[in-house]
Amino acid sequence: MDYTNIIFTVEDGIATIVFNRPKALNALNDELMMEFSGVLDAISCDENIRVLILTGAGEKSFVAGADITELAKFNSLEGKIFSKNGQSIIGKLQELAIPVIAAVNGFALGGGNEVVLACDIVYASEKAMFGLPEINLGLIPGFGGTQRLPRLIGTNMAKEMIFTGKMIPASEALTIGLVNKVFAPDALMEEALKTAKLIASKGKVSLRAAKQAINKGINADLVTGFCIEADAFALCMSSKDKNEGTSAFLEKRKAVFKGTLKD
Ligand code: CO8
Repeated sequence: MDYTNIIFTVEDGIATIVFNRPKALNALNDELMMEFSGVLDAISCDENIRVLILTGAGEKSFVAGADITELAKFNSLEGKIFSKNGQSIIGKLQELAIPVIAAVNGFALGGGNEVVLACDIVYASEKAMFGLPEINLGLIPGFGGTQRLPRLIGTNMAKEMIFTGKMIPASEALTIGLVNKVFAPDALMEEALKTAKLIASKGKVSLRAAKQAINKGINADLVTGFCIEADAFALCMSSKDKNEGTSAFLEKRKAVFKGTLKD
């Protein structure tokens, strides 16, 4: 499939999606969201893809939010449809079985910040700025931000970001736990790739099990979470990767995970 608003590449099992509307700071218009949705579907069916990296085209922006020229024209019903649609696409991103790394190269605002919130690992350039500025438009975050942000950084910190609409630099995003690590702009993609390659070298079944256990467990009570973990652990026990990992240890060699989901 050809995309005009994103660039999609796959190399050595590592997929990269570049949001590609640099003239509009990679704002999420309807067309881009549809392409994003399609590519997420394709990734979820491709067993050869082990890790996904998301980043933005150009030097300035990851994604500067939903496209305000489109938002400005919506009535209530259209707004609801747009929000529901965005929630479902970003939900699809979060539900991907493989790990997703956001390489935030610049502005991650509004819907852009909400994309980041659905990723598993967030690396940021020193130049990156984060924020949920919807309040300045007379709106609120509509792609899951009011729900995911407080769960990630705590209610009060999330309220401050959402009520003030203020942008925060990568250094502050790091201290509040919105970002894993901050790098010099030139090192960002290199570091994201390094981590992606390391993760890609691990067992596919155990990676999936770990992601599912964390994502499902975080919204459950602790006892339910332990049950989710035990089930995920049991799943790993029947995998070829478990046989390889434990044998390699006992034979004092490096494990080579074949990355198959088949028995
Ligand atoms: N939508 C459309 N165009 C945009 C957007 C955007 N979100 N952001 C930037 N652009 C465009 C600008 O209009 C400008 O276009 P042009 O050159 O044609 O005038 C171009 O990108 C460059 O932008 P600036 O000249 O403004 O660049 P600056 O460096 O001066 O400023 C900023 C950069 C601070 C990022 C500034 O552009 C800005 O504030 N952008 C808007 C950020 C924002 O408010 N984002 C939140 C949008 S709302 C949202 O995401 C809601 C999600 C959930 C929706 C659910 C609702 C139903």
